[in-house]
Amino acid sequence: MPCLVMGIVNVTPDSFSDGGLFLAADAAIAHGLELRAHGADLLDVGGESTRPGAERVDPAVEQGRVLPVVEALASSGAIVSIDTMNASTAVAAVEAGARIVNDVSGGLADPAMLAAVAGTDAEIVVQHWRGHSADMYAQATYDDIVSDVVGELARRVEAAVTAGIPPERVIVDPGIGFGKKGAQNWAVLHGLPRLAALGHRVLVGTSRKRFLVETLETRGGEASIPRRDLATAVTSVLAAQAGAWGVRVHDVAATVDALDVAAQWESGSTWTS
Ligand code: PMM
Repeated sequence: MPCLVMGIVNVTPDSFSDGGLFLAADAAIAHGLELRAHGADLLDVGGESTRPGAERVDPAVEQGRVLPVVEALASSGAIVSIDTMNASTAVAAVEAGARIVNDVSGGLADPAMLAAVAGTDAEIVVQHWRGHSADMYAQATYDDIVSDVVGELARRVEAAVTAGIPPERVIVDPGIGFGKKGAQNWAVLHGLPRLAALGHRVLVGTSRKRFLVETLETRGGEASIPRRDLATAVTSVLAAQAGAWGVRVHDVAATVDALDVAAQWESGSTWTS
């Protein structure tokens, strides 16, 4: 089963990785189309940064940023997901053509989210989350991190299904970097098969994240964007091998190449002369 690549289209002035470059809708649309040309299977459009310390954005501002981008990319034929914690933005984005609601809070930030998604035919990504970005590391204490993340996600899936979302429309995500520091992220990634055993599709987002920067810096030198993208391509292949259905990345071209190479390696098992 091939792993899907979700390309990131951030429409925020303060995203740590693209610094507001794609704030203008036209630039965001062009960026999304470019990611599609690089082989993205899905495009994830977001208008609120979730980087550590980020402030919340008013839903009206968020919608002003994302809706024109969702509409243009969906009408170009792309499968679009909307990265939002607000039910009103999720519903408006689905009306504008989004097919997946990607809620990093797993329905916890907005109590209206799960019922709102249940009222559409969209799929939902429920991510592991313990609190908003402003204080997300305050909650980074776990007994057994893999069991805790899997158990907490199972309860979010249950909440989604209770709200009326069919289970086959629920995708789970371990929330790399969300309320997790350094080595905790590696523990969660290593435990991915246990998350996949829940029986839902698994999405994994490691792209350019802090824990990769820390790993790259142990060898010295700047953890530049190209180095982070190479590290992301590696973690994305390993996530795919551990059962991920999809990976969420900035540099789609590098990850698509890496997944293609890994797939060729796998195809060696069926070679006959
Ligand atoms: N990470 C970020 C934002 N949205 N959504 C999902 N499902 N999974 C993630 O890991 C995730 C996400 C933060 O990264 P960004 O600011 O670079 O987009």
